[in-house]
Formats: sequence, structure tokens, C-alpha cells
Amino acid sequence: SKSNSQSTYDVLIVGAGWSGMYMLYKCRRLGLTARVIEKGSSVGGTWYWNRYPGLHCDVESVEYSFSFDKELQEEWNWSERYASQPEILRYANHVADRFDLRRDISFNTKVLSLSFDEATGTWGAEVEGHAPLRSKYVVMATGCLSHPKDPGIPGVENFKGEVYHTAQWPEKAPDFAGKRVGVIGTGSSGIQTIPILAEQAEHLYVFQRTPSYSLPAHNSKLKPDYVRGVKDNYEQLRQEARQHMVGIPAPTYAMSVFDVDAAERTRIYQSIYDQGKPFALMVAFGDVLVSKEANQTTQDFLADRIRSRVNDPELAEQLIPRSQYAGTRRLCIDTNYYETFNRKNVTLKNLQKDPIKQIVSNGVETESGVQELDCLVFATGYDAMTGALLAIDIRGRGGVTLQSKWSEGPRTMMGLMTAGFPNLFTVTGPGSPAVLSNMVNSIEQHVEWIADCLAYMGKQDKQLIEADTEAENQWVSHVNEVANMTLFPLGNTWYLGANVKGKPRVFMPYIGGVGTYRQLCDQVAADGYRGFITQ
Ligand code: NA7
Repeated sequence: SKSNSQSTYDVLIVGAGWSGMYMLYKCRRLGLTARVIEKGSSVGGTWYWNRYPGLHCDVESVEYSFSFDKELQEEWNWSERYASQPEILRYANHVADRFDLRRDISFNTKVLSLSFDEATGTWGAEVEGHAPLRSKYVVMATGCLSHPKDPGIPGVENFKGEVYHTAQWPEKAPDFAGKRVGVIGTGSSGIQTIPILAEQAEHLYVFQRTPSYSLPAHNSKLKPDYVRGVKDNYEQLRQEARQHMVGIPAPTYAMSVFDVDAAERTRIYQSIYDQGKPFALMVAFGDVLVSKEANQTTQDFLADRIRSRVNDPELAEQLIPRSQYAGTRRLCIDTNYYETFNRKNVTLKNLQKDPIKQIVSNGVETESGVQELDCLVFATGYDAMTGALLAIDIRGRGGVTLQSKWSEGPRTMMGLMTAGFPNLFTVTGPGSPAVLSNMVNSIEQHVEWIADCLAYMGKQDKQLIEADTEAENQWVSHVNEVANMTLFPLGNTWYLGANVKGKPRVFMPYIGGVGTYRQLCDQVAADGYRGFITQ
């Protein structure tokens, strides 16, 4: 199918993060015309927007990288075990340049609406900063953690000082020297940036509502010998990652926490802790994420580690999560997070004891009074997995909006498509392992599945593919069943939408494991796209 005017494409791709870039690459290889619409002024997605100091990926760099091109893999050298944001962004730019991707990407443009035209079987897009577009297929490469949530604290507009959000950090780094800085939020973003802000600010106030568990990252420069070893062995390592529970090449253990005595258990936890491997800790034993009693041993271990890092015992207790199953909220990695509270210029504001009432012109007002501030940093997280999709007015068959279809929570067939929205794909959509995995690994798997599907459609001379409602219902039940076998639904987290006011509580990621999920997807394709209707 050739494009018949400049603004008609085979494939419209929304977003130029990792998913969008790879999708574009694949479309070209298939001989399809494609256009990428990207809000930012360059590529990189999450790594483009999040520029806050201290940001590192929590998956090791040699694993958090594309595997689809051997030369790319061979020529790129990661400098650190856990790469920093600037280095990851350089990598994203390198990928864009190396494959000459930019010529098919429109930057500084934003998709406002997408609507399916049943008469022609095509999608129409309204785009801010760009002429309307029409395409046969749409691929939503909009990311899982890309739509910052509204923190919902009244009075922000009254604050006279500087306001920043970790997910919308300015390109020109703010100068915090000599200033009183307040950070709201102690998830991964807060935990990574707090130690750096403490070094820069005159005084740092950390507003903590829910603490997280964190492990020292033990980040380090990668030695050339190590990198050579990884590269020589890359094929096997990638293969292991593709079959693994969370998409990294690491062992998983079936053994119960209670198969060993307390001393041996602590030794096992400690050895993983000392390596700075949060994902490995979650699967150190087969029952950490499924049994409350087993999980208690992980919590006890991590609580002791926090105590060992904080000088003031009373303060340490406040930094330890209470009634929180370890791993059901993202386990963080940090560099000097807890030690930062030993500094004289850092104060913990415990919001569980003293909640925020509002933000006022000169600071944050809690029940006990106003804390005066010059700068306010929101590290308050995202409307995860569905936020970026629902921010666009998407209308499928019969003009039905995605908002209305998902009003009780997202419903998808394997996180790839949703019934009633033909030819519209989601990369790492809700119902896929996505955020519970190495994202790059999951992105490659989805993009490859979608590309194979587009090739199939072409070969079979079919025009439309869409999720079958019955298959979709079964998948949604399956995702829930699997989640309910674990402790995850008991965590009050963004995995469930619990962090956004009014968001339906549905466990969004598929937790059956990356390897299992990949096999299910491959099987569906091999069976002629079972669970999807093609015509
Ligand atoms: P998270 O993990 O959602 O953390 C957000 C933090 O902000 C968390 O501690 C929240 O506490 C806190 N928060 C959010 N809203 C408020 C309000 N209104 N008042 C006080 N505190 C608030 O987001 P991150 O950006 O740190 O990390 C997201 C993911 O990125 C991470 O999991 C990794 O996968 C990478 P709460 O839990 O709501 O009490």
C-alpha cells in the first residue's frame, strides 16, 4: 500500500522513545511508510524528559540496551554498571543517528486525537504543530511512565518560589546553592535525587508520605575486560533475559525462604544486597512475592539494613516502610540515600505524622505549621501505563472513546490491542509485563510481534486486525488471576492505579513472567493470530 498524499502513511507511530524508534526501524525494513509524532524536541522518551540530578536506570546498562542489531551492540560502550540519564540519552541519540531515524520523526508535535473511520478502515489524527494525518495502522509508543500525575496538593499556584517536577526537568540545570529546597515524594525518583539535592542546597526538607525500600546500587565504572566478556557472550545473555521472569539474565530460585535457617537466609539476602540487585532480591526465593510470612523475612532484612545506614535510631524507624510487602512497591536502588539523613542540612518531614494541608506562597503548610522554602521539587510519580494513552482522545468503532471503554480499568488482549479499536497497537500496554520487567527487553518483544503481524497482514492481503472481545475478557481474567496469586495487589501502588485519585483499581501489568508471556504471544501468532479477528 503506497501513500497517496504527503500526509497519508501506512503506520502512524506516537512517541519517539525506545519503542517508537524501534517501531520506525522495523516499518522501514518492511517497506511500510511511517511517521513518528513526538512531543519533545528529540528522541529518548522517559530519558529525554527526566533530567533530574542523580537519575540512573535500575537495570544494568549492558542489559538495558537494544539487542536487535549486532553492530550497534558491539560498537556501543557503556561506562557504568547502572547508566546515568545523560549516558542513556546519548545512547538514544546514537541509535537515532545510526539508523537515520530523524527524517521520519516530527518533533515538537503532539497527537491530540485519533479516530477510526469505518468506511475506509483508516485512522485520522489531529496533531498540534502538524497537519492532520491519516494512516492504516497506529502504534501507540507512548510509554508506561510518561504522564506525570497531578500531585493533587492545593495551592501550588500560590507558591512564589521555583517549582520543578522530576519528570519535566528543565534542560538548564537549576541552581540550588544557598536555597531552602523541599522535595515531595520518596519513590525511585525522590530517592535518586535527594542525595544530590542535599549536596547542592543550603537545606533540604524531604516530605515523605510513604517510604520505599532501597538497596545501595554499588554503581561503578565498567572495566573493559568485563565489557568484552559480556559482548563475547551477548547472544546467550540476551537469550537468557528473553526467557527470564523479569527480562534480565539472572537465576530464579524455587526454594522457599523456610527451606533454609535464618542465618543462611540472611547470608543469601546479604549477598544479593551487596551486589545491588533489586530484581534478584525479589526472586531470591520462590515465595518472597507470594507468601506474607516469607515476605516478612525480606522486610526484616531490609529494615535492618536501613537501621545500619542511619545514625539516629529514631529517624531510621521513620524511614522504614511499615505494613508494606517488600517488592510489591518498586524496590529502589540508591547511592547514599539513607546516609543523606545523617547530614546536618537535611530534615525529614514525616507526612504520616504531620500531613500537608496546602502549599502557600512561601512554602509548604503541614498541620504543625509552614515550612518556608525557596524551591519545591515534586517527585510525585506518574499516572502509569494508561495515563499517556487516555490523555489522547482516541475513538474506535462507532465513535466509542477509549476513556469510556476503559472507565472501569484498562482491558486489552495481551497488552497489544483493545477490542473495538482495529489496527491500533499498544507497545507495552496494560496487560503486558512491561513495568515489571526490563523495559527494553519487553519493548523489543512487542515491536517485533507487531512488525510480524503487519507483515502477516500484508502477505495475507488483509486490511483489519482487532482483538476479539471474548479472548480479551479471558486475558483480563487471566492477568487478574495471576496477580491474585501474589502479594502485589496488596501493595498500594501505581501498578494498581492506587496513586491517582479516582483511577480504577486494576492490577495493570501481567505478572506471569516475561518468558512465559513471550511464548504465549508467539503461540498466538503461530495459530494465525488466535484471539484476534482479521479481515
Ligand atoms: P512513585 O514511585 O509513584 O513515587 C511517588 C512518591 O511521591 C511516593 O513516595 C508518593 O507517596 C509521593 N507522593 C505522591 N503524591 C503525593 C502527595 N500528594 N503528597 C505527598 N506525597 C506524594 O514515582 P517515582 O517517579 O519515584 O517512580 C516511578 C517509577 O519510575 C519507579 O517505580 C521506577 O519504575 C521508575 P504515596 O505512595 O502516594 O504515599
